[in-house]
Amino acid sequence: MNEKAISQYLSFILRHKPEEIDLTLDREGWANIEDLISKSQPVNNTTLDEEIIKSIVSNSDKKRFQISDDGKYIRAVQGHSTTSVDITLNKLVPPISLYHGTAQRFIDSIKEQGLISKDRQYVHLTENKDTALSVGARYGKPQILAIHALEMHKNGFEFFQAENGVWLVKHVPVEFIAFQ
Ligand code: HQG
Repeated sequence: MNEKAISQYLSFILRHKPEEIDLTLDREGWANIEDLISKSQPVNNTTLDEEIIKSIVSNSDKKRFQISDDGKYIRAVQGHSTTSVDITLNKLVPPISLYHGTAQRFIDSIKEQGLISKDRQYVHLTENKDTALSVGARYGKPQILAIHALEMHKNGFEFFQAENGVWLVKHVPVEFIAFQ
């Protein structure tokens, strides 16, 4: 079984394009698992079933997905672009610094605009520099940016934390970014 490909497929459906398979997500991002299974395409010839889905959820390195307490629903805990979902998030005071991994080729633009969420609902930040490095490397030569998160919070910016610990904010103005 190709767990990575199935995990990417689930991310695509549950974060971005549920309509691709005519799946309905509720406002909190939950999809009925039976419904998801019956509507999903096979991934690399693997037909999804409950066992596969639950194994991917528990093996996900970044804890990307969550199963409801009654076992009937699944959702992605962050990363959404679909506007049909608006997850109720914990509003929290952030640590002094958080990190964002990006590619060096985006730096000039980030110096002009700050960090923007582009297609996603939020800018994603992490407490972990290694995570930031691997996230940045997805788009080219990586660069880690340190964000003065607590300072932003003191200036009225709201910070949220997803179930898997990823920090979310709508925008990071350039004056709160240390380019190092
Ligand atoms: C960049 C992964 C130019 C930004 C990770 C990033 C994360 C700008 C890219 C989650 C910019 C957007 C999200 C500006 C931001 N000009 N480029 N003004 N502002 N950017 O994929 O943060 O593995 O939407 O630096 O762990 O890379 O999928 O966001 O390079 O939590 O579970 O625009 O995805 O999680 O890219 O990644 P993305 P991201 P998963």
